Amino acid sequence: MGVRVGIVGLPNVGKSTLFNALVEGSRAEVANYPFCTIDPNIGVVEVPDERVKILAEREGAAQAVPATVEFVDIAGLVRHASRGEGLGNQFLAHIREVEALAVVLRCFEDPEVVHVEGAVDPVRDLEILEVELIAKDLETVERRLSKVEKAARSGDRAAGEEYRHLEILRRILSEVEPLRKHREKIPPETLEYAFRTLFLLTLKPVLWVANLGEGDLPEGRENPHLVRLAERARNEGVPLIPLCAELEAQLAELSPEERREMLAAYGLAEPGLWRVIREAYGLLNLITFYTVNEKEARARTLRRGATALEAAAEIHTDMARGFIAAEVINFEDYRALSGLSEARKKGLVRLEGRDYPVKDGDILYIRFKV
Ligand SMILES: Nc1nc2c(ncn2[C@@H]2O[C@H](COP(=O)(O)OP(=O)(O)OP(=O)(O)O)[C@@H](O)[C@H]2O)c(=O)[nH]1
Ligand SMILES: [Mg+2]
Repeated sequence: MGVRVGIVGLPNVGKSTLFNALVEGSRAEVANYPFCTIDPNIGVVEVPDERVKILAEREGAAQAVPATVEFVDIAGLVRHASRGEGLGNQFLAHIREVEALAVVLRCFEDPEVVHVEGAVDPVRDLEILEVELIAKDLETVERRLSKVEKAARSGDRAAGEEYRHLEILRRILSEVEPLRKHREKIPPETLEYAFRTLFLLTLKPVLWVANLGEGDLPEGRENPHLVRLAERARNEGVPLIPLCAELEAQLAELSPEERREMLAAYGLAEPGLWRVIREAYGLLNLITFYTVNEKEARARTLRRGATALEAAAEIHTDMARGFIAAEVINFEDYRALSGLSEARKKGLVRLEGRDYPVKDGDILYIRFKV
């Protein structure tokens, strides 16, 4: 299952720096120049996961293949992007294609790095960004409304229903509020309609990345910008990840041993990026399950609540087509054992049917026949 997260924010806030750190290479260009990113850069990032490594080791698999998330480095957005300012429309089109947004907010002071709005203020930046996304969604909704209005008036049932959904969405957006914040109030049919047909931007789940200066680490408690942002994040229930993108980029180039030393020197337990990846995963309600053979132990991604049959389809269409049963043990039970053969001997591997809801950490072996 492909998962795509867009890195968004104002120009020059550190998006490409973060992206580079994420893909551990330097495929995106980093420069102190607004709009240096014009084409979106896509990077495939491994989800940090010790379980797949342990599984590979114990089962004697030749390699461990972690799950991946795709990150897209999107060009900076400016005020009035929804009206086409800057690279406005292009920017918004790229956002439509991702499933979640990592919003980078500049909290670091550095006179050498130009700020398009003149001064560092992440809460204002956030508002600029949200207003543009809301304006674009409102435009989408209103355009659709004017299309169905006539048919709805003349009594066409489908059009009438669509009209009601659109009215609900319009009411929220015209109060300059992102839809995501009001999800609970939106009827499920309207949500479904919005997801299926409108690809609205403010419905996408978000996480905020506070880009700190090196001197603010480890937690940025002394950084007044971060303090304000953290309060806002708490109020809105958005995950906020403070990190220093430049340091993350340096860390990404080190060997694991050197990395540990550098992290310790800054008082950090792990790279901030790992949290970005994990939170993105959590945001999208994804779980990881595992498969193993002599060739590889592999982590695979599934929506929470998906069944054994859907897991089988994720591995191979034949497995889903000829599905008989799934042998299952959760990694937390497996952890204490020497391996799957001990688990089998002790009768700890269960047999489950096609409707079994797969749990995070399940190790699956699909029995099938085609
Ligand atoms: N001091 C400091 N500078 C940073 C940090 N992160 C990024 N920068 C600098 O900020 C400038 C812009 O960084 P980019 O990563 O290119 O910014 P961007 O958000 O991708 O910018 P656009 O693509 O133009 O929208 C570069 O000169 C970076 O070196 C940081 O944590 N601290
Ligand atoms: Mg960039």
